[in-house]
Amino acid sequence: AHSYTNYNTWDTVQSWITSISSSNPNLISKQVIGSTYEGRPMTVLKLGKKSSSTKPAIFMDCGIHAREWISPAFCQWFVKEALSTYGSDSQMTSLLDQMDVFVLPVFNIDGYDFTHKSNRMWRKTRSRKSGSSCIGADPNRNWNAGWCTAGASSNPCSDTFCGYSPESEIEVKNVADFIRRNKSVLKAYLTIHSYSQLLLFPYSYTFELAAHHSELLKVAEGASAALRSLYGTSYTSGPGAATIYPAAGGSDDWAYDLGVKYSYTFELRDTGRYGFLLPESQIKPTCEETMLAVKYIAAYVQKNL
Ligand code: 0X9
Ligand code: ZN
Ligand code: ZN
Repeated sequence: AHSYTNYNTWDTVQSWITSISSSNPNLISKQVIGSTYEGRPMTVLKLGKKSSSTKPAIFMDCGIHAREWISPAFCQWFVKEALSTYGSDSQMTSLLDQMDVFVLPVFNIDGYDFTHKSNRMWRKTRSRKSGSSCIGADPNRNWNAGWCTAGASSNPCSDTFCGYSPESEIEVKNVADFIRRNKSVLKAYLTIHSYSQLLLFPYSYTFELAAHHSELLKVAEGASAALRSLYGTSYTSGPGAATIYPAAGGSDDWAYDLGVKYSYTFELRDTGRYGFLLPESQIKPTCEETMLAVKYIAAYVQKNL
């Protein structure tokens, strides 16, 4: 059964997507943006009060990397909190009145399913190509942003394989198409990973500073302070290349270069004690503190529309 404080399998997340959207038709709608390599439907949830005019929006994805289980747990938590606090929390109410939040609960569904059934430490997609017996590409090295120029591998057997071309992975293509289609309304792109407790922004494909570097840093520092206020969890903010490592072909750099200014990668708990194997007892505190950071960014974006 589905639980917000357990790591749910894909099948459970999929039935949760169906039931949560049918029980809250006034605040959620869903749209299938395509299928994964293995044929599973990729469903984006749109959270927001219905409006006759088009609203500005935020896009958030979870589960780009299969083994980072806290990430899909956060997207599910976010959806629950949005629905349960709309109408009582003034910030959430105002956010969903003025904006839409698009949530992709699991990006790399095939990989996520594989981590539950076969290999807990799998990272990549599950695509195959004749000529190599190795499976999958890194869906955070496959975007057309300095593609495969740094911190990525052209070896299909590597965990950071950039793929055979930008957007060769159908999951990346589906999300990139969705973002391109909605480009005019999208004000922020948030992508949730683990672990290391970092709040990263462009660039990762180069050490050059983004045109909006100071503002992106200021917002990241505010969001990290909000997160820390709950349980004292400490985050480091900065551009990806200098803060974690140079790595090209990531979704954050791609969204930013497309024109989505507030583009952030979260690396959630912890700093390595458990790493990807974060105990379920930490799902609730991690999600509660991360909500504060995401709401901080959303409030800033909303105020600066
Ligand atoms: O390497 C990554 O893709 C991310 N770290 S993880 O441990 N979750 O794999 C960091 C992504 C930072 N952004 C870019 N490299 N564009
Ligand atoms: Zn990751
Ligand atoms: Zn709560």
